[in-house]
Amino acid sequence: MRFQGLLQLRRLATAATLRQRHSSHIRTLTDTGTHTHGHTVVRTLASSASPLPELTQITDHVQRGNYATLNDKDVSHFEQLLGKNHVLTEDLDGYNVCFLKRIRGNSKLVLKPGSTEELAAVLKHCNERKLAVVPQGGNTGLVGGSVPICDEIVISLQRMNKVLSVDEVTGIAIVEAGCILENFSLRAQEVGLTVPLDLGAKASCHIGGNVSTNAGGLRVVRYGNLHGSVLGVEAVLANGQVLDLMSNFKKDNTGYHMKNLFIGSEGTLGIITKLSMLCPHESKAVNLAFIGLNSFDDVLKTFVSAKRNLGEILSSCELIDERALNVALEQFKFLNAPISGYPFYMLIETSGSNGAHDEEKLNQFISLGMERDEIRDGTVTGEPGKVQEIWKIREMVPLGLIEKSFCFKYDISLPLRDFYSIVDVMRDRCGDLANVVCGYGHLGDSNLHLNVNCDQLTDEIHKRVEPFVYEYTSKLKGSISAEHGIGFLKKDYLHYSKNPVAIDWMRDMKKMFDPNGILNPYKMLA
Ligand code: FAD
Ligand code: 2HG
Ligand code: ZN
Repeated sequence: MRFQGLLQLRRLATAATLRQRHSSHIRTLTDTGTHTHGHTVVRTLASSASPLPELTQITDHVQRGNYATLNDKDVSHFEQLLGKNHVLTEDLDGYNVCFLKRIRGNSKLVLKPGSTEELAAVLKHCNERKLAVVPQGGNTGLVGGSVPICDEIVISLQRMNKVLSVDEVTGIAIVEAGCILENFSLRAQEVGLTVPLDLGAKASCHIGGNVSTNAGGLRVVRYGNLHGSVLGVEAVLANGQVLDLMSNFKKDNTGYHMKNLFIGSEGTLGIITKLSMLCPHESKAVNLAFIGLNSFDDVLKTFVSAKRNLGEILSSCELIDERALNVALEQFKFLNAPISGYPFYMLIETSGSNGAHDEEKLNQFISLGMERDEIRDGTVTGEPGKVQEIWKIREMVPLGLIEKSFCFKYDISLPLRDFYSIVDVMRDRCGDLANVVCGYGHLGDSNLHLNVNCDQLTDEIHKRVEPFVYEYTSKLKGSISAEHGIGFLKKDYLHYSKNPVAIDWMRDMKKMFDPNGILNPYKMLA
């Protein structure tokens, strides 16, 4: 069915679809955990069904580094430093296995420091003893960076979870690294601010994990990446030294911008304990359009039109292809897509300070797209509950693909003109070996999530997918990791995006910060 204008489009949203939804399904999932929706959804969905994977050290033939082996004296020492309750030696599966259940380590010890000083004392001991460690936040990372590969000690930031201050005047918040992103956001909202980072794992991931991976998410189009928003960090180095790079100002040109080294360094240079973040004022009016399009060419035209016509109020621009959407709908029956039958869908969000003005702009944008036959159908809503409901569809896509069966996941940056072609090429390459090959992601940031879902991980399909995906990306001068990082899964492919001179400098920097190589070994630098 074809709609001629925004009014009809809006009627479709309110009268025909959204009102008839069973939002209770969403509530059922949200109300069962300590935190709201994401936490429970993320944890329960990911932990259901599939058994634990084999130990990665064995499957991937990893040669254990030249580290000491943990002994009883070490454990007693840690118990003295942290208290017995914060030194775990049993039931460690949740800390040893990655979110995707692809990587499994064999750590015998999890430490939960409660302060920077405690963490400093822990690392000092580990460095002197040459005990390897892996920092862990919410363990939602998708590249196997947050779990041990052999028997590294897990250092969980879970207890360092406080929002220390939020300043309404300056917009600057100071927060401990182990604070769950959603809790941080709620606290910022109390004083009318917004945390400039939002992602599907928000109810489990930690702000320290976000900064350590330089997470992107749904609002990079609006707020840029974390290098701009994070004003300062405090980190404990491998030898236990505390490096205080905290700053309360946007502008600070006193020497090297060392805080940037920790943004995206995935726990290989130090452990972030605290950070300051610039939080913009919350937008009063948020509108979200979910639209269907017939071709990728129309998607690109619509994106250009969104930038041109929505300009400063554009706050998100996401793409979901039909296959990805269908998997989410198939796996999670409580989701209802407002429209169906199109090969591509876009979520276009606006947020600003003047509702009437924003709505008028969005109306014009949609009408124009429909007149040109680029936008075929859709729904628009400004009601907070409905906005959330539509976002839920997008947020459940990655989980749907994991729930279905084994899934290769990529977060590549590609030039927009070539953004989608790899999905079709990969589908041809995989043929019957794959169940679903689909693409979705942060179109507004040129960041595609290519997902290849198959019954199980076999050498045969693995070889069809890798290193082809990286070669293809590299030929287009894209990035093999736009936002998830390198971790363990991509460490052998870093050279597709970084030249040898750059990699050598990375190695030298790593040696300087961590001469014994105790921080997150086997990751990032092969
Ligand atoms: P972890 O997974 O625990 O750790 C990630 C890495 O950071 C590891 O290398 C770890 O050693 C290191 N680390 C953690 N804490 C610290 C610390 N305090 N100091 C030093 N190093 C540390 N990512 C995106 O970028 N955009 C998305 O839109 C997005 N959506 C997602 C949706 C879902 C459903 C899921 C499951 C994941 C998604 N992710 C996304 C990936 C993941 O959530 C992010 O990478 C997130 O930033 C990881 O945070 P975490 O606290 O879970 O970190
Ligand atoms: C997202 O944008 C995340 O939803 C996860 O970055 C992507 O699972 C994926 O492939
Ligand atoms: Zn993403």
